[in-house]
Amino acid sequence: MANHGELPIPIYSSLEPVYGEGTQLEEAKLRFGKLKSKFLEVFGHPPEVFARSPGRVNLIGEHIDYEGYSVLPMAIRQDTIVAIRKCNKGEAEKLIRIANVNDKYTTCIYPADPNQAIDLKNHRWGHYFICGYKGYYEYAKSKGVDVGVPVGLDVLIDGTVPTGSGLSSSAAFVCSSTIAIMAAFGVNFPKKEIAQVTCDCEQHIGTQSGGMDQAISVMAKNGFAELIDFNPIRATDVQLPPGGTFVIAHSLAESKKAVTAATNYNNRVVECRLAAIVLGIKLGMKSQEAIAKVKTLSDVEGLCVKFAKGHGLNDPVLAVKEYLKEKPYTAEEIEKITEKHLPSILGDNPTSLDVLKAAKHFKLQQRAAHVFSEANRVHAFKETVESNLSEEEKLKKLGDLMNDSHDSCSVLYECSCPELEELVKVCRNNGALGARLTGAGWGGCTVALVKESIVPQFIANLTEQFYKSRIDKGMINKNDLGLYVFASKPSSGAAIIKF
Ligand code: NG1
Ligand code: MG
Repeated sequence: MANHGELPIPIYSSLEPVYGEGTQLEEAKLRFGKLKSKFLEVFGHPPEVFARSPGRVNLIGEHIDYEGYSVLPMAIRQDTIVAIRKCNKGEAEKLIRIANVNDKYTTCIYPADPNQAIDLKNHRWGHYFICGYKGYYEYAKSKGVDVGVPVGLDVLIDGTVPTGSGLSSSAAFVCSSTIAIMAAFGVNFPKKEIAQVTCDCEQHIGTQSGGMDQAISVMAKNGFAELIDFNPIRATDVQLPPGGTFVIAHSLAESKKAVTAATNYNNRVVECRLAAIVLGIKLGMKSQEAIAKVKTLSDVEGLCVKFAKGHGLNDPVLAVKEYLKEKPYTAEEIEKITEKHLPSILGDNPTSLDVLKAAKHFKLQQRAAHVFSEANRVHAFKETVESNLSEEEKLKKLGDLMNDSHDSCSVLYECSCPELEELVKVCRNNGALGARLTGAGWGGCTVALVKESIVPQFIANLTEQFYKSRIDKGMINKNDLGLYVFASKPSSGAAIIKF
């Protein structure tokens, strides 16, 4: 199967290659038309070029990308479009002006300075564009591209990926921004490199995220889910069985990842790191040099498997159960094992220090057991898709894996929430072969595998059993239901559009 990461971002002169035909194309034409006229209205010039990048739904492999393990997402049709124009030298001041078609987002203005720091204490929506801006300069410099003196940029954004939903509106925004900036400067690079740059530069927002979202947003291919591997980033097409459909449903709890990072997302990254180091030591690593190199659980998987093999098994979780205690660890307990202070282990990284400040204890056994078992489920998912099983059997097995993934996220990783639990239950009660939270969790969406033939009834039942009471309470508008619950096919990845 093809690895298309070597190719540059496609450049199109029409919308059909991205949006196909029918209503989707008509909607896209309207969106681009509006973008053009609003750009002209706001900035007094038309845009030079557009870039778009989609959101994604992760089918399986949650909270393991930052541990170095493969994940299996697919792009959705909702995307972010960036219209951009590079200002001429001497024209106005050197500013980056970022406007949005949605009035909810007021225009953000930043200096045209790639070295500016992002003010994490004052979160603004425009920060995501600046991540891409900094990323472009860092990368271009590393490639020896003559970046010249910074010039002003006029930018207009139109995003349809719901925010805080676990569908990666952030990566859609960062990737489309980075690609638009590249297009404005007339350069293009292989997709796998852009996937890496955007992964690195989104970290400027303060989450120690992995690279799944950017990789799928940049490298997705219409009609396929992708197995994404890391170090180096690689995408392999996965053709899903035809009789199943993925239905995405929003729990209506918003996941505010950027502001809760210290207790949620980054906390788990730190717990995994500490679990890996403790496992390494318990499994015989002695030199400080070797221990200092342990960053993720994948770094000690070999040692864990070696231990398991000594007991006639192959499963690294065996070592986790043997060497990490179930009760949470205190910082002092970990420092005793590592003979080092936690801040120095974590490299005095400010976002990790925030985690240490906020944490009461560390659940090392549970987090490591989740990561190793989830990594296995991703491969089992791909093997099932490619197996000779009947379609019926395949769908059943994929559903089981999704259910196991959710239960592990919920119980071991504790990244679910009451609304997600309720929605997963409603999905399972209404014929889903499998249902799970998707994305970081703590709110946002579920994804359910449903037989194609029952999709309309399934959505009707979800509406009745989950959304109706919430519509009655005024949490959402009945007419907007289609934004919160919908079936999705695998869509295409990032593109540059020049009319
Ligand atoms: P969401 O919450 O959908 O943005 C986050 C991370 C991913 C991955 C998932 C959990 C970012 C940009 N993305 O996704 O890298 O770790 O959580 O599997 O933070
Ligand atoms: Mg995100």
